[in-house]
Amino acid sequence: MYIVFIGPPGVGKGTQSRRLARHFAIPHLSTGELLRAACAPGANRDPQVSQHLAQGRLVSDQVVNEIVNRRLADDDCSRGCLFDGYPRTKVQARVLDELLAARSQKLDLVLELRADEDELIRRLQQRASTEKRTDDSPETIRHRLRIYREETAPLIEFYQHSGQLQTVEGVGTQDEVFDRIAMCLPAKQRS
Ligand code: B4P
Repeated sequence: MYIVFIGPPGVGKGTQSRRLARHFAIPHLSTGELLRAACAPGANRDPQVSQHLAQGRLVSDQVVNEIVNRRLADDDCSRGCLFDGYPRTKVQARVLDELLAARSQKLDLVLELRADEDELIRRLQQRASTEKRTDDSPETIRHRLRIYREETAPLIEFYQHSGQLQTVEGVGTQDEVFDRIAMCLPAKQRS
């Protein structure tokens, strides 16, 4: 299965997509994590990437697509993987289709997670107090939400047209949200 998770910052993409990846025993491919790893001490750092992350801006399509292309070439992705936070722009969505087609694969499912902005801000501020992520400051959170509305939300329509989209309410306990996600899966793959 190749599955995309789409949703605003703080909606629970990371939380739920890790869990779904375990359910299917497929790799969890988070571009946010890959980019943070690329900026960690000791990595071959690109100063522009670190700056974009800290400011809550999208990293360039070229850099992100290249990272995904490299990761998809690994053997463990040959039977499927879960894309968390990728694609985030229409260019990335088109490139993902091409990368999969080049491997004779295609997307099986796009899951959109939804929650209202007050809830998103509350979660991210709570995370800021425990995880110390540089992009969870109030100003950066507002900026990331705006970028989501402008750049990423249009993808929802894009995937609606392709018939691959399922929308899930992201509010409730993590178990409740996961149960809703499971209901979007083909019946034989739910348990
Ligand atoms: P990401 O790492 O994807 O960060 P995110 O959007 O905040 O989502 P995350 O997965 O961390 O949070 P989640 O909603 O799970 O991206 C970070 C940055 O990387 C971007 O701003 C951008 O700069 C760059 N980037 C990444 N991908 C890119 C791309 N494709 N192109 C360009 N740039 C890219 O969870 C948030 C919090 O909510 C957690 O603390 C969690 O515990 C909590 N939570 C989860 N479920 C909950 C629930 N049901 N109830 C209450 N709290 C819950």
